[in-house]
Amino acid sequence: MAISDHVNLEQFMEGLKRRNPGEIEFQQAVYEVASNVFDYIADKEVYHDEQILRRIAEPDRVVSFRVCWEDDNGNIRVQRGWRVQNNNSIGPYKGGLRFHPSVNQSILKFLAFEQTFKNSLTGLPMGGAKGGANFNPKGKSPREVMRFCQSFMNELYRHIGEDTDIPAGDIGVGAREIGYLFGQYKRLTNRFVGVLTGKGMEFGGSPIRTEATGYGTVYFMESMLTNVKDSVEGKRCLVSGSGNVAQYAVEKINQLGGKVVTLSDSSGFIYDPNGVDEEKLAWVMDLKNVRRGRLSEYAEEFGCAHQAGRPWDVEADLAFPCATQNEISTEEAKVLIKNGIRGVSEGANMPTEQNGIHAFTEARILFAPSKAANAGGVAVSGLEMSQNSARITWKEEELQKLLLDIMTGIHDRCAEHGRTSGDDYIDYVKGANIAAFIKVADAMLAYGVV
Ligand code: NDP
Ligand code: 2IT
Repeated sequence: MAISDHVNLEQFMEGLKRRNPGEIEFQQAVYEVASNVFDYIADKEVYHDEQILRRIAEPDRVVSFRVCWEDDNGNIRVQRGWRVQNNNSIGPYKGGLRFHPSVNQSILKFLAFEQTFKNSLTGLPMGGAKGGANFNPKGKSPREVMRFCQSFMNELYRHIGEDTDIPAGDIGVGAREIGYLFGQYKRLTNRFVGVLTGKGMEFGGSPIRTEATGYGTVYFMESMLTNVKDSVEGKRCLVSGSGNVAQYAVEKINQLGGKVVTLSDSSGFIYDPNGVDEEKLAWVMDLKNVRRGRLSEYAEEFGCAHQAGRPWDVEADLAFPCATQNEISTEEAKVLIKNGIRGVSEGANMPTEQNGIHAFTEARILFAPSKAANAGGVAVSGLEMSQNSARITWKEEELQKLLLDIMTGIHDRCAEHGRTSGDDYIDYVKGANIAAFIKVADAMLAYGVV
């Protein structure tokens, strides 16, 4: 068959939308990859003939299950849980678990699809998956969270394993939840194995897994700036979110001499022109990780502004969206550009709307897409798996160096495939999509039609 007889991008997307009706986040994530990959494979017949992209965009399996639990008042509550195993061509399924009321199949399919490409970029042997539940941890007692995690694992344990599928944390799933989940897995199976990552240091966790995503996102920004003979030092930075990724992005920005002037949560954002320094960050960690309070308390404590909405109309040099998907609208991207933003590094997964990404790349803003910029977390998860298999724990300095090396490697791989004709601008979106696709696609070609 001649290449011109194969489906084009529009026909491909039409089919995808028909097969996945209403799953707008999944459609958005696939489109972002497909628009670059279709250009790349235009003259590569084998990828068309073997339907590689069509196969990557069809999850290997989607498991959906009921999760019943009893709240503190004795009421029976029913949630829906999922595990989406997208692709295991280059390693066992790997990806986080999200507990948030907004979780649905579309969101988990987009995250599992993205994870497949992100994991490929790390250079480590990990396939892509994601899971979670429409459970809202806000306002729940620790015992309620524990009972929910145990009930969730009562079903999930059948589908995971240290060589099959290795979940970790994401929104609403941190060290506490991973502890409860691992405790239940161990009880059900009587096996102590590396089946989850992000574990506590007492039971097989890895040094710097907690810090890795936030640190990595800032390392990626530093690599992009180094490439244009600049650095994070002295830059005014906007950070959104105030959870795990945001907290360690702030820590690394401070270490590199930048100043963070915003943070956000689901109730709004704070603007602190004096900067979120080390002491204030420790206060935020206690607020969010221990007391589980709201950022408005920061404004009262440190005497600064708190308002509803998102921080993108504050003037700054660099932006680090670290909360959730589609948190930078196209209009907000344009405001950032008008206000002189120089670089954006995505700590959250797919935080920028599709046309917002176009606006950034057209304006020649240094733009690091999430699958590259936030891969540090899953990379250190991969290193946690290696340590668990060998039953040893590596030294922190060793892991710090490995994280930096992996992030620099991802930057260089994206740069290699992201060169644009006509100027020196690097399109990191295109670079990340193509570099990630090649590895997964070539493994799939090797397996034949499976
Ligand atoms: P956390 O649960 O620790 O923190 C999430 C933060 O984002 C909180 O401040 C939360 O506000 C805010 N937030 C979540 N949903 C919304 C929403 N719909 N609207 C406004 N604010 C919201 O999660 P993480 O820091 O782990 O994850 C943040 C992002 O980073 C996600 O996109 C995740 O997929 C991504 N990511 C995480 C990795 C990890 O290792 N943890 C790895 C790679 C990517 P509130 O406090 O009010 O709930
Ligand atoms: O989106 C992500 O990369 C994560 N939530 C981390 C996944 C992992 O397996 O560490």
